[in-house]
Amino acid sequence: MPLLKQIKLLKIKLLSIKLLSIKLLSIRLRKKLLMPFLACVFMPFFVNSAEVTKTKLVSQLYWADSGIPWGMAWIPNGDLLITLRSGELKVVKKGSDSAESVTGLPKVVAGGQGGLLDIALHPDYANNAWLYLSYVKADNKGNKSTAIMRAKFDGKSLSEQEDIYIAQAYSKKNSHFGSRLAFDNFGYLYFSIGDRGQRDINPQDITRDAGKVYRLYDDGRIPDDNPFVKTNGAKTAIYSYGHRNPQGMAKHPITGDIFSHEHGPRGGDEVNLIAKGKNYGWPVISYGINYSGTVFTDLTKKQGMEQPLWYWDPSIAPSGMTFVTSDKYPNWQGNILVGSLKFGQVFMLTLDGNQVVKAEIVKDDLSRVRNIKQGPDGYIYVAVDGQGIYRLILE
Ligand SMILES: [Ca+2]
Repeated sequence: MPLLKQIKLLKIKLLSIKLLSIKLLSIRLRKKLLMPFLACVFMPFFVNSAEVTKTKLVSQLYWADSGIPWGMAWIPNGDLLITLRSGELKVVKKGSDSAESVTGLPKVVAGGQGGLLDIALHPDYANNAWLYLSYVKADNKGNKSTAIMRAKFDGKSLSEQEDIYIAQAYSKKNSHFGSRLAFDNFGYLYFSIGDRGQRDINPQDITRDAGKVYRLYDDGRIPDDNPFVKTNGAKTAIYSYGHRNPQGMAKHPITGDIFSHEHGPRGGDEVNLIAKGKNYGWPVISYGINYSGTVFTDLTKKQGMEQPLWYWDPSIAPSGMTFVTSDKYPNWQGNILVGSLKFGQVFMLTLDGNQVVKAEIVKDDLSRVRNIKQGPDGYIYVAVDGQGIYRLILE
């Protein structure tokens, strides 16, 4: 609706409810009172700033590929490393759309939700060349598990490959492998593993892997101050538990805190601030219900269990997470971007301290968004299933 028409309408409304006393007030006070009133009456007609941004945010194809791009990381020369779930690691040369395959990868089992998953570089990669992969590994019976490998990278191939964590036990299940990787400011490696489709036995039991966020030293050793190192029978790499299937993880650019999101059941996708030894409640508490529509818990809160910073209902199937620090997008600094597999959208979460105060859609015309990361050039890169990598440009 044109602004003039809105103003006319406003005038009519003002008259009709006889706000005569306002006329007696000073102009300044009048403004003070009018603005909230105007906001209430005309909120639906005004387009918010995210809507404006959305119309100007263009996705520019950076690298085309028909596979499922999972992890992204940039090496210091600007080349982009991309894991493909089918089990390939590609290097897209800076300034070129050609990609080469990296050799020396682990034997990846691709199928269901599994395959080659995330990639992260060591914080001191420029000096030590260590990179980290999460992937699905099989035992000799074909049962599967999530494993974390580190290896040295020389620009073409991997060497000194070493599995620094293999979740136990292997299972026939083909779902909820996780997995994302992130380093904090102290050089600890965090990674997520989903509940492996066994919500009633894994996430709440710290003597079992799966449904957890883990913390390790860069070489795979378990830190002495991990929360369960002194707990009998516990998996001592666990940092937090009660997770369902986290496929987003990012370090806050200022505080260094680790944020994560996870796929919930129907209507229960969550964003969490990962804290030492905390229980995030799955499946005892949840804002969601079973995919079938039946209820599995009446509880959304319980003492001793963390509340999410945000939850989505309906579910968006979140995948990938990044903080914005660049100035390429006005007023986005400090916000979190999250991809949606289900709706092909990009969500922006606004934080006040560590609280999420707002979630809005800033891009809604993509296909399945698998990952999202800010590149070293300050642009946001979005990995889309079956299409490749896009760069978001504000025109
Ligand atoms: Ca939870």
